[in-house]
Amino acid sequence: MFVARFPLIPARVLGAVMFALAALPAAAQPSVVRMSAPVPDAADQTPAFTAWLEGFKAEAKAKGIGQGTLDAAFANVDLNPRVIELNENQPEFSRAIWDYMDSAVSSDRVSKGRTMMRKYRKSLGRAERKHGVPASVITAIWSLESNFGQNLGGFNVIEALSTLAFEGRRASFGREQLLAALKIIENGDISAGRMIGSWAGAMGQTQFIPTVFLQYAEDGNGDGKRNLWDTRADVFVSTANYLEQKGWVENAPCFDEVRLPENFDYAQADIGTEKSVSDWSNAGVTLWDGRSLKRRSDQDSGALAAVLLPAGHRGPAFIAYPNFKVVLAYNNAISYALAICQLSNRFNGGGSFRTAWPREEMPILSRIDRVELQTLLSQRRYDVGEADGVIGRRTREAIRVYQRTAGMKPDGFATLALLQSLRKSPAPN
Ligand SMILES: [Ca+2]
Repeated sequence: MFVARFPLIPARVLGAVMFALAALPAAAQPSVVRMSAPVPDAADQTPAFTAWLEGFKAEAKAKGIGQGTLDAAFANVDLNPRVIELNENQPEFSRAIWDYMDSAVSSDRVSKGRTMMRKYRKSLGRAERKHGVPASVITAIWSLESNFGQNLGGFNVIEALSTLAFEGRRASFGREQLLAALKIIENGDISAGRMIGSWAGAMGQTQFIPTVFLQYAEDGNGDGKRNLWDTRADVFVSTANYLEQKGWVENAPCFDEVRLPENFDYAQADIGTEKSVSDWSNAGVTLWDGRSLKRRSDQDSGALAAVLLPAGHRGPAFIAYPNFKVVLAYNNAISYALAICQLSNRFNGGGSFRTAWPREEMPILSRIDRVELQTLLSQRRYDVGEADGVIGRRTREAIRVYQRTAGMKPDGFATLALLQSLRKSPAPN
């Protein structure tokens, strides 16, 4: 995930975004441990927090939250210094996509996913039939979001969201989510004590934030509660519902590994550059084995698709069909969507990618390197916007223009070689 910045990301995925930035599957993250003593700053803020909380409770009550819910929800809530720290952190490094994929699509995970699909085939099958989303895709999301339900996050969601709502750069997000979380408790879907999740309020085995829960969670086992912490039938049907509502196309693929023609215009490989499958085919893009894209009878050749080179022109190339974009709605990161779609294929018996990742290139730049790259581009009058260390669409476009000028393939990929080339190129006076 990654790496889009928070304000650009659909709200469901705030927690997942942080996971993406760290580019670690939830299962691989160190477990979250509450600090034993508040840091001095937090202690100083306690009276202000308590006063703020009283005001918030009054507002929540006016919006229909009962006193019983408020008492239970805020019984043991303090300002949480660990949440403040995580909210302020800017990750220094992003991982190489192949390191992320190695971990996200490991042979252990593939094997466990196949076992889980057999074990829960009935409830997965019900979710698949109701919403038209394959059991393998639901299982893949379940796997990456919570390691098949084993990692729900170690935070009291009410406390985490209260802390976010009280101070810092996500205060309005925290406030909206906190109110939604109280509504969920008021509805009786979950008890206040069991509402655990990530520091940013992503909850349960699907890691839904509260507003997404209110909109998309479903009761799968008919007990009248939407319990995404403890009831797998609810988890599966809710995940499938979310994807269906976001436009999942039934019986259609997510992506294919492709081969690009010699004369391919690398500037066209971008998630934002969509053409019909027919147009890509006419431009010489084929399936990996050379067969025509149009031979895929389960994909409408008029549908809009993007060609992706997530590791630059030396790595594997993919065509992302509309369902790939639906997965991006769950979590707005190319690497995440690629992992989900590939896990789904592997669960169903599919093989590994045919093209190797360009591991020897080591293109992973630190944030300082990325800022330097942007600054050097900017000094040479390439428009990168603000030099903020985030390689977004504008920076990728600037890189492409520079790459063309320097006789490189314009894949927009930020590598160490590119940074070194820029350092040597003369800056204009
Ligand atoms: Ca239920």
